[in-house]
Parts: sequence; structure tokens; C-alpha cells
Amino acid sequence: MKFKFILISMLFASLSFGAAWEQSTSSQNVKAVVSSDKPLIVGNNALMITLNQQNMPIDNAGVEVKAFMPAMPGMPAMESKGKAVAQGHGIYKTSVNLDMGGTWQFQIFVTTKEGKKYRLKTSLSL
Ligand SMILES: [Cu+2]
Repeated sequence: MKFKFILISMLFASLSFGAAWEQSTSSQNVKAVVSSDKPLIVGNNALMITLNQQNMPIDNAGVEVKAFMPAMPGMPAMESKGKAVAQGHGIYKTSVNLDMGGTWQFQIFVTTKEGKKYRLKTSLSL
């Protein structure tokens, strides 16, 4: 009985704290943490972006994302763009469609409610 309880507790702990994939990036005094509950795959990926400025969550911002892979021999450049939807507490959700494995450049375009613009860059590898 007690053993079962421990197993269930461990399951909940891993569900609530375990991002399967996570990456941080910053520009000026804006920091973004990009994470996914599941490992990145070829196809559609749901991403969570947490934005902070000097340790304060950035809310009510316009957030857009772009994933792209430059042209390779025998393959044109690929791109996936989208808007991220605010969830409160500086959290924004979006999804990107990644058509092939490899390293994708990932950019986050933030326009704060005061109208300041930031571009943060990182990469997605799968
Ligand atoms: Cu490619």
C-alpha cells in the first residue's frame, strides 16, 4: 500500500516538473525559457515559452515565433511561423511544425505592452 503511494507520488512529480526538452536564451534584459513536455519530433511540436524581464514575468506582450532551416543540397529552405498565446505569469504557448530532423534556428519576436521589441534566438535540435 505504502509502496503504491510512493509510485503514484513519483509519477505526479515527474508529470508536474518534467519538461522533456528545455532551452534558455536572452537578449538585453529579457530572458526566455522554451520547453516542451515531450521530446521534439518531426512534425508538430507544442512549445511553452516563459518570458521574464529582470526576474518579472512579461505579460500582455505580442509574441511570435519562427523556426527555419536554411536550404541544404537538394532541399529548399524550410520555415514554420506562428503566434504564441498568453497564458498569464509570463507564459506563452505555441506550436511549430518541423518537417525534418536536424537543427532548426528558432526566433522569438516579443513586443511588450509598452511597445518595446526584442528578438531572441536559439535552436531546436531533433
Ligand atoms: Cu534541412
